[in-house]
Amino acid sequence: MQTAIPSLVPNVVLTGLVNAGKSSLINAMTRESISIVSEQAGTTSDPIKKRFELLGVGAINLIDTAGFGDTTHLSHARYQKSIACIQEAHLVLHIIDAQTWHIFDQKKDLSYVTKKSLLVFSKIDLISPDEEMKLREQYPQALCVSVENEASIEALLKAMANQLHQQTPLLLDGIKLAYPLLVHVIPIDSEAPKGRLILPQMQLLREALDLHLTSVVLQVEELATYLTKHQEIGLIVTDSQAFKEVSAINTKRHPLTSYSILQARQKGDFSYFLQSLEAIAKLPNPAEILMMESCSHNVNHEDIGRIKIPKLLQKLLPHHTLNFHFFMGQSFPQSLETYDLIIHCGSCMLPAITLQQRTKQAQLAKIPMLNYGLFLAHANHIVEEAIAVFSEEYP
Ligand SMILES: Nc1nc2c(ncn2[C@@H]2O[C@H](COP(=O)(O)OP(=O)(O)OP(=O)(O)O)[C@@H](O)[C@H]2O)c(=O)[nH]1
Ligand code: SF4
Ligand SMILES: [Mg+2]
Repeated sequence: MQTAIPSLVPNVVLTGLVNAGKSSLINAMTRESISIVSEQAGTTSDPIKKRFELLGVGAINLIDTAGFGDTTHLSHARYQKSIACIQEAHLVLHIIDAQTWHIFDQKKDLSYVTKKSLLVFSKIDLISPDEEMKLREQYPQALCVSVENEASIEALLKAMANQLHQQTPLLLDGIKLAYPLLVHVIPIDSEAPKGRLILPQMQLLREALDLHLTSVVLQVEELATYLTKHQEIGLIVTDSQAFKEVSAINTKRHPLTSYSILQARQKGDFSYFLQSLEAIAKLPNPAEILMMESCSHNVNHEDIGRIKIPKLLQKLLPHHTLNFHFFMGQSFPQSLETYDLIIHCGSCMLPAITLQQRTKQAQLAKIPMLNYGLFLAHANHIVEEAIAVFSEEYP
């Protein structure tokens, strides 16, 4: 039976001096008694790993470590193990007892942490409000928590999710544009949410602003007129559903791609996704298809995942019996061997690290995997055109 690969799940490592409150924090985050807590220094001797579902991220490993500053004869061995955990970490939580904040020296005490880390002052209930104010003034970026205060633990979990999300590359990372102008083609049809844009559309607009690119946002109907008047276009990005139409209008062959292709490249293992396209024509008959959606509430995607993609795949393989298995929510099946193909949603709510871990799991189980956007591009015969802009990366 295939099991999840622990080292590929994001590792969040709690480190700090003995008695800093690391084990207590793990217990408070998981609401379980995972680690022994005591006022005796050096209670945790070996690293303890706990799988945890972090809201907005999915599975992570919370890793409790032996504290630094242990004076027993085992201190060196423990130190080595804790350092090894930090080396494997995707995020380090550096826990400091708030009662000692004034003697904490960030430069010296954190010199061993080369990873992305969060500074967390624990046992905040044990210092006076006055001291707490001074601490917050000196370390405005730090989190102040107490196991006695549930809201502070929730804030810590949120900050962890944010940090893991920030490890996601940008949609435009590595793309070379001949001109600093981006055309966003956003159809406002019955599937478009009322009064707002969807996440990848907003993200691309924001990235364009950060990069000082000029953005032109329009619907398909306005595109032809715009293109007759403007020649110097860096990239056109369209909703995949309108790709064919946009491609036909784009007679001057300006670089063109879709939001979902950008997302597949941003978050997944794009080479594996592309490679997996070849497996579609070779699917066994009958074939078991895992449709994976990371949120259980999104009606638009439900339509794409539950109706459009199954119909299109059946059209590509008219003589096949296709059994679709729908898996919704944050978790991912531990065993993938029963499936012949995995089609994952765009993962806009998941950090890249989580989708990459899932892709690795599929790869190890030798199950082809791609995402909705790439499948839709394949079914509409537009993959080649939509990835031409990354031709240096995926020749
Ligand atoms: N008042 C208060 N006490 C806390 C808090 N967190 C931890 N403690 C206490 O601090 C002591 C040390 O806590 P642990 O969680 O065992 O600390 P640790 O960092 O895991 O210690 P080692 O495993 O020895 O490195 C225990 O007596 C806890 O009850 C807190 O938020 N508030
Ligand atoms: S693409 Fe996935 S993560 Fe994003 S809204 Fe749809 S179901 Fe949720
Ligand atoms: Mg401990």
